[in-house]
Amino acid sequence: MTVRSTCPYCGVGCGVLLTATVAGLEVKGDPDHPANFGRLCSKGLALGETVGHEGRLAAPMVNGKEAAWDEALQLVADRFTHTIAEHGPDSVAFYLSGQMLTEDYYVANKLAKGFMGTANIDTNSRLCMASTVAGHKRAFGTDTVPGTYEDLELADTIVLVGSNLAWCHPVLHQRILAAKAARPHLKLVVIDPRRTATCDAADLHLPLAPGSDVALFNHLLTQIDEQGALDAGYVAAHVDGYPEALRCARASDVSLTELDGHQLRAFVNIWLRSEKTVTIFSQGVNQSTSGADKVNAILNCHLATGRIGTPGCGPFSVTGQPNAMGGREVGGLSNMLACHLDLENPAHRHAVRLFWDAPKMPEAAGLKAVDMFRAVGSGKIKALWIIHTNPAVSMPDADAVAAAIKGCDFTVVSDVTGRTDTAQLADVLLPASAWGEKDGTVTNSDRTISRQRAVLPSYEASRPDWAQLAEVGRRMGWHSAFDFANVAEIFREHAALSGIAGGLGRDFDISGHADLTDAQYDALDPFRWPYASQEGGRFFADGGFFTKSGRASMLALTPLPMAQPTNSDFPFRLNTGRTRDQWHTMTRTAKSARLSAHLAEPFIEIHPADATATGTTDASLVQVTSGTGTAILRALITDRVRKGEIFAPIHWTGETAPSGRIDVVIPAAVDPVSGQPESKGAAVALAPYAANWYAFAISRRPINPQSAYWARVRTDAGWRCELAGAQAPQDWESYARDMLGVGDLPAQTIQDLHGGSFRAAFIGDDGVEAAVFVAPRPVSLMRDYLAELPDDMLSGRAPIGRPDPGPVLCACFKVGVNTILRAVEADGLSSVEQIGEALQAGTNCGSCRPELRALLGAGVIREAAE
Ligand SMILES: Nc1nc2c(c(=O)[nH]1)N[C@H]1C(S)=C(S)[C@@H](COP(=O)(O)OP(=O)(O)OC[C@H]3O[C@@H](n4cnc5c(=O)[nH]c(N)nc54)[C@H](O)[C@@H]3O)O[C@H]1N2
Ligand SMILES: Nc1nc2c(c(=O)[nH]1)N[C@H]1C(S)=C(S)[C@@H](COP(=O)(O)OP(=O)(O)OC[C@H]3O[C@@H](n4cnc5c(=O)[nH]c(N)nc54)[C@H](O)[C@@H]3O)O[C@H]1N2
Ligand code: SF4
Ligand SMILES: [Mo]
Repeated sequence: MTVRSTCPYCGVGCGVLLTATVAGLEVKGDPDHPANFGRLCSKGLALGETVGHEGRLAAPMVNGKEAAWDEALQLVADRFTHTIAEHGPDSVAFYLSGQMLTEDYYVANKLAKGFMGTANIDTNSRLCMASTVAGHKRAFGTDTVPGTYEDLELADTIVLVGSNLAWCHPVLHQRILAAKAARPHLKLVVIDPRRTATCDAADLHLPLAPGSDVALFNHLLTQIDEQGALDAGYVAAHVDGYPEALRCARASDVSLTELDGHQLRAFVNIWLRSEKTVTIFSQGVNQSTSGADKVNAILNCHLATGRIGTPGCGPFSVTGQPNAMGGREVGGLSNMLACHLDLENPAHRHAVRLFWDAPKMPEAAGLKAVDMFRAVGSGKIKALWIIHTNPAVSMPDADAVAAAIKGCDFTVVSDVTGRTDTAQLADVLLPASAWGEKDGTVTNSDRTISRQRAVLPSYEASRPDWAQLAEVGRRMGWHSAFDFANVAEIFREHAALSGIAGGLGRDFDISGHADLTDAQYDALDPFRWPYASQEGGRFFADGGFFTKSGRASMLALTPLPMAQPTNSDFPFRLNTGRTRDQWHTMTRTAKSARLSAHLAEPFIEIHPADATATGTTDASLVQVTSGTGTAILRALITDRVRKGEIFAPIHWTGETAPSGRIDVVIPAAVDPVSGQPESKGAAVALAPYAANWYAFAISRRPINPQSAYWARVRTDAGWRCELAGAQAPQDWESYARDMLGVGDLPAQTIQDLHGGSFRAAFIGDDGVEAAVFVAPRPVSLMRDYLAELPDDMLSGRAPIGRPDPGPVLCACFKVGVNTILRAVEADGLSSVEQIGEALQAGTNCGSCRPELRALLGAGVIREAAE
């Protein structure tokens, strides 16, 4: 049977068709889903490879020992009850995630805010969307995304600000590229200090100075005014604050952007040339100490020109997580209530309290993520429940966060695996049913609500997150409030509450679905809110803002410097973000060998001039240090980054590459308005890491390395691992045996004690079981060939006639860089289309097409380790 569901990764919210077969889970794009119309990216396509049971948490664990659900949940209920009784409701806290389903999220918020009486409930959306939420609310009165995905296809100009859409929202990117192919006059502008894969298809790339977006959009506002692009009618009818915003914009200094006059004119000309403009923005905007101001600087320009809410027009915040929007709808953040109601508004609070029949409700906002973990660290918060997120890796100042969790009197973690850096610090671990095993709804970037449906049985004792939360609610004494029989019942309650919110003048109203039967909920098609009586479209074409006056606000904005100045001790600016084929802390995507083959190590992109100045050579290791910590990563020298700036991916963890945990290096500086941390602007020092030995290991068994630097990923045959260290082990063979877990299997070894190199292959019943290659310099080997553990491997080379495919570039068809380069040379291929015809590469999801184009040009992208 084929089941319609939704991809659990990014906020595009692609529909998938799932079929459970004997061979595993088959995943296809849903041709009828309005987000993707059948398309999927490399991550969505590989979903079937990530639902295996390896590493899954099978049963609750209490203090490291397996426990029954009854015991574990009673303990959670008792500890929360006693902590609240002894120290008050604000001594407990919840830390949630934009990946929870709306129904899970709703129950958690009802439990904390309505019944435990604490607003200390925040989410990883604080690290992700909080600045957008704050910006939207300041301008519109509510957190409303005005437009729809169709606007991307109807626009004449699309501006991407701080968004690497090609890698982070690949299906939307593909939709834009298809629209551009059909209507070549559609102009694409990318505003990003880095030249990302998204820039490949852009008509204009503005590599602005980090943090200078407010100065850039203030400049645009002055030009809107000077060049007569103001929509005076719209502003007079619907917008307040224009004169002050313009005055402030005129006073601000555009040279902060470090863009030249030519670049600025080109941008202004494109923006003013056509009415139909969509500005997409994402983490380069949000994750900043002026994040909310950056959002408002963008909204100002759309409000001044009336380019909002009409076809092909509008500011468009693309959400990161699959249910970042849903989390905002249920009031996931510590200053919100369900259905876009405000916790600090007495009328809103009263309405929700009546509806829930809640015994007590907090009257003031609770702690935001950074302050929450500080309160955990100082002992003010004594009981903490973390669900569906991995803060010991993803929060800024991550070592301090890990220490705080470890020191907390009582920490509960709900996760699908017990191996994460956060799960390992928990007192109680609760096994969650995973994507594919559970039911609920998610809301994507354009307000479309879609069902996630179960197609697989829940693994072992695991239970859905909502069921864990509701059971604790009942055990704390609130039987009727948490007596949900299924997710449909939760959905109906949320939909009914949204009708009350609609009555209070809020935008989020799905009350038209408040009476769905269980069967109708099961069959629910994707729909876009608002849905009071019928499906909604765009907002604000004719004003109708959700402020008291019904008018929008433009804000007067002054560009502010980033929180941490670079100086002689910390001369480099560290930017962080995502790679194409991994999802956050890799707990799911790293199960796929295909996805792990794209970029197999944590790395920094560093400009050639900075590499020379710091003595960094390609593929060597560098140490990145800030006031909070140190990381060791592989150097990838490239002029894609500006001089003085480095970029590192966020994905590596204690499980995969402990020295690559980049958030250890990011201090917790936050936007004063939104509380969102500046994840993209640490001031750091760089130095070569003085390794005396480097190694590469491959094995059919799990590899357990011990060295200053290591990074391990899955391969089709098992695992592969890069290592390096300062002090070489006394005895390489016994070191290798321990690390590879090969016991006393017979070995073939080659050792050059004088030159410091060592190679060993351990032979099992079925041929080579594991092997290691050690050298005093970065090891040059045919890694992708060796990862298959061929019989005769100690030479490190493939036999003639068996060329090394190189690191995988096209994940869909598993085509390596070397294979492509050889075909380009031998067959004279000169376009991405010709590569596709010859090798299939790039012909499926299209995410690798920018890199294919780069291979054809001068800038060959190679894996860090090669
Ligand atoms: N493959 C993949 N896709 C994902 C995810 C993933 O983990 N992997 N995660 C999802 C999630 S939760 C999110 S939030 C989204 C994030 O999606 P994006 O926001 O597109 O991703 P990032 O790589 O975090 O950052 C985007 C860009 O911001 C730029 N930037 C840094 N500083 C500035 C600045 O001051 N101004 C401007 N204009 N730009 C700047 C960076 O150079 C970077 O290229 O991706 C989602 N999609
Ligand atoms: N420096 C820096 N730091 C960043 C960012 C950045 O750009 N730079 N980006 C930030 C952003 S935008 C985000 S969104 C965060 C993401 O950071 P996190 O939310 O910490 O990362 P994930 O790996 O998505 O964590 C999800 C966890 O949920 C578990 N899980 C999976 N399915 C289920 C389930 O059904 N139920 C439960 N209970 N658990 C489940 C997974 O195993 C995993 O441990 O990182 C933030 N941190
Ligand atoms: S673009 Fe890719 S990761 Fe995002 S929802 Fe679609 S298939 Fe999933
Ligand atoms: Mo995110």
